[in-house]
Order: sequence, then structure tokens, then C-alpha cells
Amino acid sequence: MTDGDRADADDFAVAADDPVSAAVEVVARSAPEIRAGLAGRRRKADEQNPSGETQLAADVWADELLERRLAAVDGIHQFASEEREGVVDCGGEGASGGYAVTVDPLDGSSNLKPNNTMGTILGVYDAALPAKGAQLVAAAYVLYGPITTMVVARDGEVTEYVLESEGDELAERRAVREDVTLPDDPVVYGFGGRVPNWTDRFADYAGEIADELKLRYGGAMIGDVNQVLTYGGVFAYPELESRPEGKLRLQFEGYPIGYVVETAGGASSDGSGSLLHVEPDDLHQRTPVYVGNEALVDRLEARF
Ligand code: AHM
Ligand code: MG
Repeated sequence: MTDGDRADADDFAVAADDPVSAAVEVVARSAPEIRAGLAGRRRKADEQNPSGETQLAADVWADELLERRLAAVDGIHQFASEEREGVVDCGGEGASGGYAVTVDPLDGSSNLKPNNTMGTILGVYDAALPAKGAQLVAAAYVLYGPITTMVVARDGEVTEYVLESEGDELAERRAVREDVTLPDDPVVYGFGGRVPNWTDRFADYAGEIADELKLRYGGAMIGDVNQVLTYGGVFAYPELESRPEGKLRLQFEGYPIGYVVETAGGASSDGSGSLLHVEPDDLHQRTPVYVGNEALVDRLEARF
């Protein structure tokens, strides 16, 4: 770490009485700066992430910024990101025990070129990585939409905040929806992947859902899931003929989003059961993701 990086991490040493709150706060405080830094970082970075995808300068930059700041939180002993190969050892377990954090620094970063929605995803595990979704103690995401919001799931409750900023600094994290639950009457659906690549069983399910709900798909999981959380419905990045494991990464995307949706009273699935109970064998493994109102996810599982 350079002296500048150390000073930046020190500046972000947040006052919080536990490492879980501190990790959430670090992401909240970093969000205005990440948002402000996107404009100049839309170019490709000439690198690939561990999933073989070409990174943008913004992916690499947001990853390094979050690693520096989250690794400095007392009580966080491991950091991992969709944008880097291995687990970063952040030092001793700290006074309050050892937590591991994972991030997808910029979810949906291919939306940066056409200037559409993106997100940042955080998972906090009370276990060493790779950890299971059931070992999450909190999950959160930032949504860079027309306004910047943050959804935090912890202690059986989901809260939505607006992140007000002054320049690129967080001025206030204001709760705007407490105890968020999925509406009972679902309205929207969004399914990823190319339709010709869908399996027959998923295509059948999709056909049925398309007759009942309204298509809303933006190409960034966080934006699409947030619509489901707001209006009710179902989001999927399904199994594909060419890739039965789908696209999304279990540890960085599947578990945290499953945790948020289940905490909000919805359901998550990999096609056969809750995402939170899928066994992790590899940090960057992929999984099909189906999340939304329980009845809609149950219907999917009944076909599979
Ligand atoms: P990323 O985290 O590397 O940006 O990839 C994940 C994104 C999801 O947000 C979204 O659901 C999916 O990829 C869309 O993929 P595609 O553009 O291939 O349909
Ligand atoms: Mg992602």
C-alpha cells in the first residue's frame, strides 16, 4: 500500500460499534465517489476478470478503492471481489471477531457505455471464504440510478436508504423505506441471457410469466432486482443450453441478492432450492439465479 492509499483508508476509518455496520458504512460513504468517478472510466482496461470478462477502468478502480477501505475495517479479516482472483487476507481477526466481505464493485458495468443503471454489491459473512450464503450476516447493494439508493438487509429486516451527497462525499444516508417486503401482487419480470440459449423448461416458464407480468429488464441485476423489490415479480439469470450454470457468480451476486430478497419475504433459488444453501466449491463459481415472490419461484422449481 502506498502512503496515499494508507491515508485514504485512514480517512475512511468509520466510527461504528461493530465490523458489520462499519462495512456497510464504508460502502455507503464510498458510493458518491464511485458514482462521481465513473464518467472518466468508461474505457476498457485491457484486463480480464477471473470470469474471463473484459474489465473496464471503472471495474478495476472501484475494486481497488473498496478493497483498500474495507480491508482497513477492524474485525474484517478477508476481502474478495468479482474483479480479482484470490482472497485478500486483511490481517488479524480484530477485537470483535473475524468477518469476511465480498463485493461486486460494479454490477452491470457493461451498462456504463450506454449510461444505464449499475450497482455495487456487498456481502458480509461470519465465516472464512469461500463461505455459504447461509453464513451471511448482512448484505447490501447500492443502486446508481437517477438517484443513488442503498438497500441493506440485516437482522431480519431490509431498509432502503437514499444516499445524499455533497460533491463526491456522502452527506446523509436517509432511510426512506423501512422493513421492506415484496408486494403481494407481482407486477414485473426480467430474465437475462439470449432467448435462443434458454433451456426448454425455462422457456416454458418464461412464456407463462410473460402472459401474466410486465417485462422490465435493464441488464444490471441490481437494477432489475430492485424493481422486483419495489413492484413484486421475478428476476432470473437462468441456466442456459450452452452454460447450465448461467452467468452470475454465486459468492458475489447470487448469495447477497438471495439474502436480500429472502429477508424481504421473497424466495431465491438456483432451480432446485434456496441460493443460500448452495454449496460453494470455488470463489468464482457461477449459478443460475431466480429471485422474487415466493409463489413465482415455487412455480419455477416445480417445473425443474
Ligand atoms: P457484471 O457484474 O460483470 O457486470 O455482470 C453481471 C451482469 C448482471 O448485472 C446482469 O444481470 C447480467 O450481467 C447481464 O448479462 P448480459 O449482459 O450478458 O445479459
Ligand atoms: Mg455483477
